[in-house]
Amino acid sequence: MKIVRSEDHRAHFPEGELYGGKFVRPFECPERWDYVVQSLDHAGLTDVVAPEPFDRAIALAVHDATYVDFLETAWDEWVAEGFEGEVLPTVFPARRMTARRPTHIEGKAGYHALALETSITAGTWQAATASAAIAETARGIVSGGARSAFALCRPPGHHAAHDMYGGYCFLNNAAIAAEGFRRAGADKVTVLDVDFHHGNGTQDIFYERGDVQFISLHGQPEDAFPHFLGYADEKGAAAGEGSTLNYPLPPGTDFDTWGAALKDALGEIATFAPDALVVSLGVDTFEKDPISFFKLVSDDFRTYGGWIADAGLPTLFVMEGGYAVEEIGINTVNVLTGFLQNGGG
Ligand code: Q9C
Ligand code: ZN
Repeated sequence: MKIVRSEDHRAHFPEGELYGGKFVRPFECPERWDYVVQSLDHAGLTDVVAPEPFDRAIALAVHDATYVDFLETAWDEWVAEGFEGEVLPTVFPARRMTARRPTHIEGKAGYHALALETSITAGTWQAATASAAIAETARGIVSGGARSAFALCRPPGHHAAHDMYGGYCFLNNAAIAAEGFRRAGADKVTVLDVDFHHGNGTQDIFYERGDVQFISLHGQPEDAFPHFLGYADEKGAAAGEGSTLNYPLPPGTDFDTWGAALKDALGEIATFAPDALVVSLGVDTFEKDPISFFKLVSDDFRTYGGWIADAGLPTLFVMEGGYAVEEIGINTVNVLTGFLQNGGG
């Protein structure tokens, strides 16, 4: 399995994350990547490929041009305003306010933000575009005939919608890959999102499309970020009616329950019969994850990696979340080795 990765992720290292009313060191930090690389190397997953350069068309495949422009210039506009901290808006288009987009950077940031834990910094654009290029390059490897590839994306992507960032995400790497598969000739693609958090951005991007199935297993929105999407009654609309499927699960969910939901999801994927599978691979379902509430243990990751291989599809794994930093590597690699051991070449 080819591993696509780049050091460019290091350009994004916000100083602070607003958590519980305090600024803390961000959970989404560069060491996450280091731990994954260390575990990949240890497991002999060393077939490393550098990403092709980022091209704006990669982002525009699933994001609005005004949003992409905003991401590229937000830091410079913020600094030009004389602001000394990281880009963090303070006001939002909440209920009964206008949906018109302001020109002032504070207004634009509030317009495009869906959550406040995520800072834009000097290196965010560089890292986010490199992350998108990694997903697109890895997708190309699978479109070219490989059974599987791993896109070691950082920052993650699944919370980013057409025109919104948040939840540590800026460009939706998994959505970019799914759309890339379509444009490379796949008739149908499934995005299976196993990150602890609901993939609201990916759902939003494909909600009215029947050619991309979106399935997510996640902490139920009553109790878990992003709170405002991910209910079981969200099933898609228009041409996408029935092609979104959510499995919201309660606090304390262990592998018996989570694995049963995944088996059900795999049955739905078999019925949909896609030409390619994108796995939004977050390992924050782990029992020791500091911001999540599922109870998977490290061996469970290997088990379900094998089940994903049994689907028999060209499969692209895209790194999403996971914040128990010391175990993020082993848990990620367990999914990949479980996949490979079950014939996922
Ligand atoms: N009390 C990803 O895993 N904050 N993003 C949660 C919990 C935001 C997670 C606060 C979590 C975002 C890609
Ligand atoms: Zn997550």
